[in-house]
Amino acid sequence: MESEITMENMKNTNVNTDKILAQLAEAIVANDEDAGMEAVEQGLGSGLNPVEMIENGLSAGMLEVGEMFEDGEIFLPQVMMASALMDRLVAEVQKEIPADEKTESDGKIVLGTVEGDVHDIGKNIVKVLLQANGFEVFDVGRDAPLASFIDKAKEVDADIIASSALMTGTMQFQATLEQMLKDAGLRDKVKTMIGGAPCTDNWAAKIGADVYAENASEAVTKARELMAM
Ligand code: B12
Repeated sequence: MESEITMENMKNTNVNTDKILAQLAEAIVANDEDAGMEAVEQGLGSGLNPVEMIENGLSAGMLEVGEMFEDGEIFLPQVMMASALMDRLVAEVQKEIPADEKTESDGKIVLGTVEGDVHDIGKNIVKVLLQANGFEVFDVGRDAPLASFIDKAKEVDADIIASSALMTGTMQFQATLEQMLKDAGLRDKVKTMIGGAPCTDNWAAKIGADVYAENASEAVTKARELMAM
């Protein structure tokens, strides 16, 4: 079994973990770039697990932003600013995730956010972790036409197609993608993985996707399981 770069096995050595994770989340909520950069530096400087900084620090802040938006406490421009800051801070933290040095790929994954849906922060985090764990990722982007997933999978002879949907209205396209793969005669040649906040194991089962993963660390574990099937 290969070791994985996930939250579980990159141990934290720092006692101030909770404090730094809270500062990262707060920086996103307050849209405070200086505080965010400082917390990133402190975290990385004291050996904090970069994956945990993204998943339990920055992402937790983004979740809170989502709740504030839902409650009408903030409006779309603030959400946009928070997500732009999230992108910049993730990019900083990402530099410290060790690159996979194997030359051989562990599997080819076509990844994208389905059409009609521009949310790509989570998808991009999934991409970072899959790549760090030796997968070759072909990113078809966000608001990606379903045909682009299939065309890319054919072009690169993909092992897995992974789709992200963040809205109840766009989840349906994950089901359409399953059907399109069947129609193209590709469904038994490629595995499918789905993710995004409204998705669940039940939804995966209902639409016939192979697996659902709740977060980026789980996406790595499940991708490995799919490759072993
Ligand atoms: C940031 C954000 C935006 C940003 C997106 C910026 C960007 N580049 O992504 C902006 C401001 C552009 C935006 C726009 C809109 N948004 Co918005 N947005 C959000 C918000 C606040 C956070 C999403 C996020 O980034 N979370 C942080 C990341 C890290 O988490 P994540 O995406 O869930 O990803 C993790 C997992 O889900 C998983 N994962 C994700 N993808 C995948 C894929 C695979 C294959 C796997 C295995 C795993 C996986 O791993 C990730 C890491 O752990 C959510 C609220 C929420 N609770 O989700 C609303 C939310 C998704 N938005 C919503 C809405 C309505 C909109 C708009 C329609 C608003 C409007 N009135 O214009 C537009 C949509 C435009 C469109 N056509 O897509 C609604 C959707 C409601 C619904 N049920 O359908 C939400 C839920 C807010 C709300 N409650 O109203 N939004």
